[in-house]
Amino acid sequence: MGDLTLWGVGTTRTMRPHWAMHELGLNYTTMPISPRSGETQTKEFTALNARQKVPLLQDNDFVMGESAAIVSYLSGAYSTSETSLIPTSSVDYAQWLEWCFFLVTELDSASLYVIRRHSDLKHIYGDAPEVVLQAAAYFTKQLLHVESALADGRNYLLGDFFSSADIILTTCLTWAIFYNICLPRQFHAYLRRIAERPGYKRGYAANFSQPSDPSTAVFRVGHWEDLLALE
Ligand SMILES: N[C@@H](CCC(=O)N[C@@H](CS)C(=O)NCC(=O)O)C(=O)O
Repeated sequence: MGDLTLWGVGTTRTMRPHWAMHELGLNYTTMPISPRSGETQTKEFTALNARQKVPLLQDNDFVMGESAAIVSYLSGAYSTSETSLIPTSSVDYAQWLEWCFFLVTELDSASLYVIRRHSDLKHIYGDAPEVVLQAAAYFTKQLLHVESALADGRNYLLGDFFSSADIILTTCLTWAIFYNICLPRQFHAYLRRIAERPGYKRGYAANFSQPSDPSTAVFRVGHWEDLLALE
């Protein structure tokens, strides 16, 4: 086992690798730095990551960023056949890959992060209410693809196999709830099922119990569970 250090806490993106660490039962050190706190701009962190972003993983001398890639790396390097977050058969693997790319590009980058940039972070990226509305509509439209996949009653995106694609999807759904995007009911059952996973609970505690940016602290599980309970 490598000497694993994970930089970053308190956001949906940092939640992904914390959660994966716990699904995989790995020991690691957390460097609890937060975005927009100045901590991603230090000389020490910039030397590791010129992007000045979290999460960032150090595995001995190996360093990598990008939350979805870190989760895949951890599973590839450290999973057992019981804990793997990546399917092995070539068709399942292709579907997993498709889900990961779809979720990261269409739901995260093209929708939720656009909303974040032009609402909470408008003082940095510009105020653009129409863009925010359109990005939310785009998220809802793209989510139809996920909705139709889950419509057959499967537990996870790849059937009974819990994969890192479910980690990415869950963090996108909780992020969307925070932005008051209405999720179809079948996602509520999906989220409740996920919240029962010990790895989720431990990852959540590791990611959100540390000091974090107050503007992201509301991505807490209690928040979306309370919202779903209201319906
Ligand atoms: N695509 C990247 C996005 C990483 C990212 O944007 N991280 C934000 C926090 S969620 C960040 O570190 N921002 C740095 C800052 O604003 O100080 C990933 O998924 O890891």
